[in-house]
Amino acid sequence: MKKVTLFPLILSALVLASCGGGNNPDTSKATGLTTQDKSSDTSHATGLTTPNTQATEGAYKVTFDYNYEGGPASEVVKVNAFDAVKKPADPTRTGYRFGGWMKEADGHIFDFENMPFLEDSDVTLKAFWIPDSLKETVFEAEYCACITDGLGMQGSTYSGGTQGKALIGEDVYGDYHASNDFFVHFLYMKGNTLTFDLVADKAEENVVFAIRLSAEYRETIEITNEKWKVKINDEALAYKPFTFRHVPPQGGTRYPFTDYVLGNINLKEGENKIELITDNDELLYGTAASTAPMIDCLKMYSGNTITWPTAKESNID
Ligand SMILES: [Ca+2]
Repeated sequence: MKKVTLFPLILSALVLASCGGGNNPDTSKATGLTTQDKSSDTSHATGLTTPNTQATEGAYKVTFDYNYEGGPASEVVKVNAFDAVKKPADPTRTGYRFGGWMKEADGHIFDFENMPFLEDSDVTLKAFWIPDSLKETVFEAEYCACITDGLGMQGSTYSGGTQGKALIGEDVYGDYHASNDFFVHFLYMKGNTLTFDLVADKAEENVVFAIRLSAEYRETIEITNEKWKVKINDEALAYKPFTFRHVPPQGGTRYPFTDYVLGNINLKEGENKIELITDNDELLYGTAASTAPMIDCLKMYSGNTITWPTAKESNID
């Protein structure tokens, strides 16, 4: 049923998505892609917290899976909850570049620098491999024309409504780690939709699709493919649910943006529409009546060339 095929290989290995409703299962094999880095754990994320020294004998296992046939054996370290996980040396693989350590459960790229903590459970981190033949293209959410077209999109904050350019936040202090220094938030009204009208120079299957997200207002925020929809040419992507944990309260420390590999998608030649849709009435906080992540950018790893003719760079003027 979906055209959006998740890419088994990569995904599964990556743990991406296939969950749900009928999409594709995960297979596993790693061809590779991975995303960049961040992930994970959303765990203790208080942002720029200084990591503790890594424990050598902790209660929880972190398994580093190199994620390809013929690769090195997995390595296991043990840490205690909220001890920092030490980043191993980046592995290498012929024909691929390393995109980070991706959390198996949800496609989140583990951020060893800013959110290096485990939750209170074992975790498997898989190497995210990007074939050398695929290039990364980034599409900044703040350039979506729909934010400022007409009178501007209406959104909501914890203390009321907002509109148009006010939905675009600036990473003034750099502690959000936002791509291009800007991001979009306040999409906390059911129906709020960010639309990216992309153009591919040729059709391509299994384009690796990642998105860079953060969260605000509530300490624990779970995002599922039911409450926050990602549609590719009108087909919803069955990505695995993920949870932001330990999000600082309003006015507190920033929760850094990190990358999530949502799956593999198929693009057709010509126009392709990507929509990110807030589709719930789950109270986030205060007057923010729907739950959604903050959105920094989309990332695609493809062999074709993808452009975005309607990107509205004047949104951040
Ligand atoms: Ca951005």
